[in-house]
Amino acid sequence: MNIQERVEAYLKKPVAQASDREIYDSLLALVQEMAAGKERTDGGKKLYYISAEFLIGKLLSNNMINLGIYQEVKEMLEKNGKDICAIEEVEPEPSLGNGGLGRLAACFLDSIATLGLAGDGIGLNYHLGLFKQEFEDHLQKETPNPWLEEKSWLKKTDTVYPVQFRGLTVHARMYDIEVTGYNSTTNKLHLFDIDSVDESIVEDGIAFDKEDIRKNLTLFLYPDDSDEQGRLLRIYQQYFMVSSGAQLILDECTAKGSNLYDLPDYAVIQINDTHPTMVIPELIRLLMERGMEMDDAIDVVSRTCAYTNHTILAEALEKWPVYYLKKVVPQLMPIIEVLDDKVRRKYADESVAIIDRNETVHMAHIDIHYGFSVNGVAALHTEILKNSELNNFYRIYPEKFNNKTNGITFRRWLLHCNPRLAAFLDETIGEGYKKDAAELKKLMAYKEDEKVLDRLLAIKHQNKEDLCAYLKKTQGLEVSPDTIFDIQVKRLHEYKRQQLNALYIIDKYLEIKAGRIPAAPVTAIFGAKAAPAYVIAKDIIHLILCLQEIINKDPDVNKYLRVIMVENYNVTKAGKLIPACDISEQISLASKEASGTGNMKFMLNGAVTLGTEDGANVEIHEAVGDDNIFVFGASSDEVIGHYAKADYVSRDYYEHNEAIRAAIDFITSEEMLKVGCGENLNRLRNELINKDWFMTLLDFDSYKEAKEKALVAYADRRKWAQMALVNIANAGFFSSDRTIEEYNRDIWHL
Ligand code: 26Q
Repeated sequence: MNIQERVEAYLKKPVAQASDREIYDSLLALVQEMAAGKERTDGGKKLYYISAEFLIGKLLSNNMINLGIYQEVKEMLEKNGKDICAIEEVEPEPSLGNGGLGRLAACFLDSIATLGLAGDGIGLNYHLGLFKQEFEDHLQKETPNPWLEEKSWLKKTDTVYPVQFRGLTVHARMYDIEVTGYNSTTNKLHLFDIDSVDESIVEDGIAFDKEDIRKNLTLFLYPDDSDEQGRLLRIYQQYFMVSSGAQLILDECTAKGSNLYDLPDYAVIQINDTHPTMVIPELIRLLMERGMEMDDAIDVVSRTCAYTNHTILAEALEKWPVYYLKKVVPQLMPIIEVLDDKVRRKYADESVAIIDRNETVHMAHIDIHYGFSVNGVAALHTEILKNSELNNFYRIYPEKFNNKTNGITFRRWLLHCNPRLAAFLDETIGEGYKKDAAELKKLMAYKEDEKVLDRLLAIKHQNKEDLCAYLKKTQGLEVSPDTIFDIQVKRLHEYKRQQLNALYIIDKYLEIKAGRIPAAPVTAIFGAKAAPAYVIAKDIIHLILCLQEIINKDPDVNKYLRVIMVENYNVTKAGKLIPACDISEQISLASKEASGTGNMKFMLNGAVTLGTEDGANVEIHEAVGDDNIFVFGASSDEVIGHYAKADYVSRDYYEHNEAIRAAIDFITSEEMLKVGCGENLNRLRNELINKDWFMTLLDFDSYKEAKEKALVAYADRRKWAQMALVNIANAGFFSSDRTIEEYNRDIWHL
C-alpha cells in the first residue's frame, strides 16, 4: 500500500474529501501503528530518565520525520489540495515543562532512541500542563492549557501501582508515549496519572483547591508554590512520580532476571535536577520491603542513581522542611534520617549535611552523597559547581563530578523547523550531517562562495517573511522582514535580563526621538512566560508590552524600531521564531545561566549570538571564534567577586550614567503611565535603582556597545552571511546526539 492508501484505510474516505481534523487523526493512528511496530532495544541494561518535565512539543511532524515518511506525506497531501501546516495546527501542544530543563529532557529522549540505546522517560501526565499565557491590559494572565483529547499520543496501559501518602493511598496508572528515533529504534515516555483528577475544580484563571489531592494531583505542572499548600502539592506530585517510577523499574529489572542486588547491571537512573530526588529513599524503602538489608539497599541504590544539576541559583535548589515530608510521605523520613546520620558520622562539615539545623532537607545533598555521578550542563557551569557552589562536595567526591554540555536535537531544531535550510544543506554538503552532526563542518569550505552566501541570506529572508505572516495572523502585529530580527525568547527571569534588553530599547527610542537615526531598522522580539507568583518578572512583561504599544504606534520611531512580545511562547512558536532570527540575545548575568539551549538552536539556524560569557555561550564563542559572535559584559569571575564583596551598587550607575538614568526614568514617565499601570512600573523602577540583584546596570554600556557593533556588521550583507555560515558549520558539537554519547560513555554504560 502506498502512503495515500494507508491514510485512507484509516479515513475510510478519499484524502481530498477529508477535513484537517480527520486527516490529523488518521496520521496519528498511522504513526502510532508504525512506531509500535519498530524495533526496541531492550534486554540488557536500561536507562530511566526521571524528570518532572518533558517539554515534548507537538509530535506529529517530528514522528513522521523520524519514521521517514514526512516528505511523502507532505507531497501526498499537496496532491490532494491539503497543507501539512494546517494539519499540524490541529494538534494541541502539550505543555509538560517550564523551559530549558523540560525541553532538554525531550531532546535527550529523541537522541537516546536515535542512537539505539535502551532508555525510557518517567514523568507525570499533567492534564492542564503549565498555564497558557494571555495578554490583557499589557499584563500576563494565566489560563489552563488543556491538551488531552479523545485521540492523543498517550496510550493508556494496564500497569497500575499503589502510591501511599499519609492517610491516603492512590493508584498510579501508566500512560505511554512512543518515542521514535530518527531512522532507528523506539523507546517510551511513561507518564503516570490518577483516574480521579477532576479538571472542573479549576476556578478563575488557574486557581483550584490545593488540598483535594485526589482531584488535583496531576492537574497542573508545578502549582504555584508561593504558599504552603502549593509546596505540599509539589511534594505529593514528586513522590507520586518517583514511587510509581521506582516500582516500574524494579518490576522491569526483576522480569529481566535481576536479583535486585545486581540492580546496577540492569538499570541506571538519571535524576533530572532535584525534583525526582525522593526516588533514592523510595528505592531504598522498596528494596527493604523486598527483604534487603538497609546497608545493602543503600549501596545498590547509590550505584544506580546519577544526578544532573541545572542551576546555581540558591533559590531554585530544593529544600523541604522535615515537617512537610512528615506530613506527606512519613515513610521516607526514617530513611532520610539514616542517610543524614551516615553523612554526619563521616563528615564534620555542617554544610554537607542532608538535614540541617533548621530541620530542612537539602534534596541536592541526597543526590550527591547517594548517587555515583554529579554533572553540570556546560563547561563553565561545571567549573563553578566544582570551585564554588558545590566545592565542599567536590572536595569529598572529586571523582563523581563531570561535565556534560547540553545539546539539542537537530531533527526538530533544523530538519523540522527550517526545511529550507535543511534542503540547502542536503544539496551543498550531503545528508551525512543528519546522523553525524560534525559533518556540518563541511560547510566551512563554502565560506567564500558567493552563491552559497546569497542562498543563506535568501533563506533567512524567506523565514522572516513566514514569521511576519504568522505574527500578523496570530496577534495582528505588523512587522517588516527587511528589518533586523533581534530575538530574546526564554522564561522570564531577572537573571536572564530581559530588562537589560528593554532598557536598551528605551535608550534607542529616546535617541530616535532626539533625531539620532539608527544605521538599520530593528525589530526587537520577545517571548517569555513569568511564574504566576514572580512579581518583578510580571512587571518586566508589563514594561515590554507598554513599550510595544508606545513605540509601534509612534510614527517618528516605528520606521526604525519596533517591539514585539509573542504571546504564550512555547515549542511550536520557538520553531517559527528561531529560523527567522538574525541576532540571538543570550544576555544573562555571567555565572547565572547554567547552559542555555536556545543559544544553540539559534546558532544552528544561522543567527549570530549577542551574549555574555555565560553557560554554553562560552563554548559557542570558542566554536565560532571572536569574529562570529558579539560578546560583552562582566566575566563570571568579576560577578562572583561582586557578590562576595557585596560591592555592586546599582544606584551609583543610575546617578552617574546619564543614559541609564534617562532610560530608567522613562519607565515611569508620563507617556508610560498613560498606557501602563503605575504600581507595576514604579515597583520595577525602584527595583532597578535600589536592588538590581542581577546587575543589569553593570553591563548596560558594554551591551549597548556590542549591540551597535552587531547592527553595523549586519549592514555588510556578505560578511553577515559568512558569520551565519560559520555559526551553522560549527553547531555540530551542540547536537544532543553528542551529549547523549558522552552520558553513555561516562555515566550510563548501556
Ligand atoms: C524548584 C522549586 C520549586 C518550584 C519550582 C522549582 C523549579 C522548577 C523548574 C526549579 C527549576 C526549574 C527549571 C530549571 C531549568 O529549566 N533550568 C535550565 O536548564 C537548562 C537545561 O540544562 C539550562 O540550559 C538552563 O541554563 C537552566 O536555566
